[in-house]
Amino acid sequence: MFDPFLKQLHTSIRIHGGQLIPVPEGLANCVSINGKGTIKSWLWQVSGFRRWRVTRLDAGDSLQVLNSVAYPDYNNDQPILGIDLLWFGRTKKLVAVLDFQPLVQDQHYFDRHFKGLIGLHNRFPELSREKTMRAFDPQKYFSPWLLFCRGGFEQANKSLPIAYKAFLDCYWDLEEKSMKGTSEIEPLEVRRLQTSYDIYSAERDPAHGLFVSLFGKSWSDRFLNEFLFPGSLHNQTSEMFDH
Ligand code: BLA
Repeated sequence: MFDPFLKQLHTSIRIHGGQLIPVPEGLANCVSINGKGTIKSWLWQVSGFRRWRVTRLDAGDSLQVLNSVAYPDYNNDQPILGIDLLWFGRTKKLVAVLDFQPLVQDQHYFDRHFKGLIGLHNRFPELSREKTMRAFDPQKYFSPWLLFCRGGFEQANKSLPIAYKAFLDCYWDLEEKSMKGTSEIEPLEVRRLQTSYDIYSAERDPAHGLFVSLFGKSWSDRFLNEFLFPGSLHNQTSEMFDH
């Protein structure tokens, strides 16, 4: 279902000079306990970003997922790129979330970074309708202009491919502008906010239960903490040594 989206993402990262780097031992691939699902992940080194991860989950008709998060360098306070696309084949249900995930929720920050996403939000109302979040707080690390839809085949087939391409282009535009401008939040504070994003996400991620049922608890815990949200492992000691 999301293979063309995955390909497009990887191509666009490559065009921007991205190079694949190794995923921690044992986490790049896993086959589910029942043998019917596989999860595969990639890690990219991209100029301007300190980390860019991509994951594809293929559990046949029951679930297809494309998930990606890009963390800008600490000297750039632009939002984190967040992509979470899910397709439940049996019920033909789409959950699509595309956002520039803000480090802080203030108007000046929004004015600096969100003109592009506001344009997309207005251009794709059919992908911008969903407001209800069960697992997350919409005012924490989500923007008011996220593309968020719980929809069906119509949205998945028609709008999503167009919106997705426009969304990626828009994020690269933002990256280009941010590199030319000045970052107003201090690097140490950007670092603290990105770490806090990982801690928050690791606590709330609605995928954890799903991973446990497919891949078992020990693999899933490692995957969540070491690959999806490694900042969640930051503790006082590493903070002390890192500065
Ligand atoms: C929801 N994401 C979900 C759900 C699942 C996943 C199973 C619940 C589906 C539902 O609401 O019906 C799946 N999340 C995953 C998977 C991974 C993951 C497989 O992290 C990892 C490989 N989630 C993100 C990112 C964003 C995001 C980067 O990981 C930001 C764009 C958003 N996912 C997001 C939101 C919801 C969601 C907003 C709805 C949650 C809610 O209702 O509170």
